[in-house]
Amino acid sequence: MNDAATRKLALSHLWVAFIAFILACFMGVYQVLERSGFISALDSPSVYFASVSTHGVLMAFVLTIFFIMGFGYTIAASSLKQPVWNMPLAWGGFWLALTGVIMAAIPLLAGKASVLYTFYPPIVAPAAFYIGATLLVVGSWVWCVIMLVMFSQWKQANPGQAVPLAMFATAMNVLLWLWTSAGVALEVLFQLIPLSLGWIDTVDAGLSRTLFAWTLHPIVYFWLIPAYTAFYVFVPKQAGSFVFSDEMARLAFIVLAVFSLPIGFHHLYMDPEQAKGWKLLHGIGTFMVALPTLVTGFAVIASLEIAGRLRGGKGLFGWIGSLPWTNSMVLAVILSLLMLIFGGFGGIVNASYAMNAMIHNTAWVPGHFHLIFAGTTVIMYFAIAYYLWPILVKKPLFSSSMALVQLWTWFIGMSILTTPWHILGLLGQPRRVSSVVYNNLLTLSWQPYELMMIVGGLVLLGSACLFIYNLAKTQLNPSSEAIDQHIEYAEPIHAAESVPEWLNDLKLWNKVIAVLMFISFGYPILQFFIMDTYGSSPWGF
Ligand code: HAS
Ligand code: CU
Repeated sequence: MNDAATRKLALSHLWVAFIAFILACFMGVYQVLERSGFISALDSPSVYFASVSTHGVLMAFVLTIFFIMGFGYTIAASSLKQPVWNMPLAWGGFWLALTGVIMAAIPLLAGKASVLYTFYPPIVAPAAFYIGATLLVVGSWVWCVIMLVMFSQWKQANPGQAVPLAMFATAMNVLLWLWTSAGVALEVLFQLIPLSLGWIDTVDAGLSRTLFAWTLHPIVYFWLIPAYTAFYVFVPKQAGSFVFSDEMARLAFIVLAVFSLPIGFHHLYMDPEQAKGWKLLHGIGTFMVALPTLVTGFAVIASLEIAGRLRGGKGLFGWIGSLPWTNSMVLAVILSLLMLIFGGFGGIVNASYAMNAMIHNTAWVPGHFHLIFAGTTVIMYFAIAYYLWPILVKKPLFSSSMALVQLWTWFIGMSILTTPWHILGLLGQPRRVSSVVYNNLLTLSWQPYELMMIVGGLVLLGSACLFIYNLAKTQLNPSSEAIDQHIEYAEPIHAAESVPEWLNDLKLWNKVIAVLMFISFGYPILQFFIMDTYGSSPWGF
């Protein structure tokens, strides 16, 4: 990527993402300390909720959206070999999204928007929070438009040819995000902003939770798709291997996008506003969406096995030892897959109705999503950053060994943080509370696990600091010589010169999603307008 303008655009997005990330890591450490209840001077539910709300918003929306936009511009420009379409518009989207973040941050930090990242009413934040969040999403839609224009321009210029896999995955993620964000956009525009401005007196919390559930499941796949993209297009190349199957990878991205949308009610299993038949339908879809992950796990392990054997690994498992463990992309994928085993297992427990009743709203749930999001997914964001930085700033990475230490400590820290949360959940500790002290044997039995979670939090903060330090040093190092590296995409074992149109385009899948969303959310939303419901009065800070 020699185009300086694209490099600057991508770097700006990635820096916003990582600055949000490091700030949120500091808050995380405060939260484990406060939540443990060990240090009474720290006890403050109001500061805790302001912090955890900011932490959640920074991690779930700012880190992810800005990272995905920056990564998307890099993928589009490099894989399609064309400059970013309409650079002024791209910067417009960036500034719009950043303005939104700053607008939302002010009430968050002031403790006026302690509504958590899920902002379930009837708790309500000042309008600035919701308007800020809306601008962030609208900024991301600008990115979506640019990605779609570049995708179709390339297709027009190269009729009959397969869109590069990395761009196909990015485009599927755009389609996924446009559908995903519509649910929360409806909630914010028609319920939360009017409520916070006093235009309406009450809010139907059941409808809000239904609209948020529309967004809540697919958003986690929106976060995940860049990690899977790296699994398919970067990891095999870095390991010295090939993409197991280009067509299978496309199918995995399609199934991920299509089936992550109509299944959000697995977040509402324990809610009263939806009937059990709808929960069953969404539950079945939830098991469907685990399939592309299993396919992806299989494909990336197959690529790694080929790499290990080409490097001389023998026997059933001997290839694992001969993988290039000192390559940060390869190390990250191994650690990511290890966290996926347990994070995915937790997901299957959550998705099973009867077991969900046991863990819902307990510390198990943050255990699940820290392991699979902050673990499996974010470790790949790190690996992508280590890979892209020398290409984007044209200087060698400041320290490769520091990168390896950082990846290992992230894995170790995340394991130490999330294992006790899973256990605490089973022991009945609620989530979304600051410190809980019942002064009985139950809370005493929690204490060793709370100590572990503090250790985990500290290790993770140290690791996060190493990450930012390494990137900043790489960019600011005046003495390092300019290098000219390019992004290298892995080749499939069997080249896909041309693929059927349904594996190369979004239109069919857009229609399939529309039908599935109509079936799975049509009546469940309509019911709020045809039956007698009661509104709740808002509760603010
Ligand atoms: Fe989840 C709650 C179900 C995946 C994130 N999830 C959450 C929340 C978040 C989240 C943020 O059904 C909390 C929302 C809130 O605040 O209320 N989740 C699932 C299921 C999956 C799943 C079935 N979740 C994710 C991913 C996330 C994420 C991915 C972020 C990136 N989740 C739920 C449910 C809830 C939930 C319920 C609601 C809980 C409640 O009651 O509130 C699946 O897609 C997971 C599939 C994965 C697998 C794992 C396969 C393993 C593989 C690894 C193989 C590796 C090997 C090692 C063998 C089945 C492929 C190789 C080693 C070498 C050395 C080479
Ligand atoms: Cu979900």
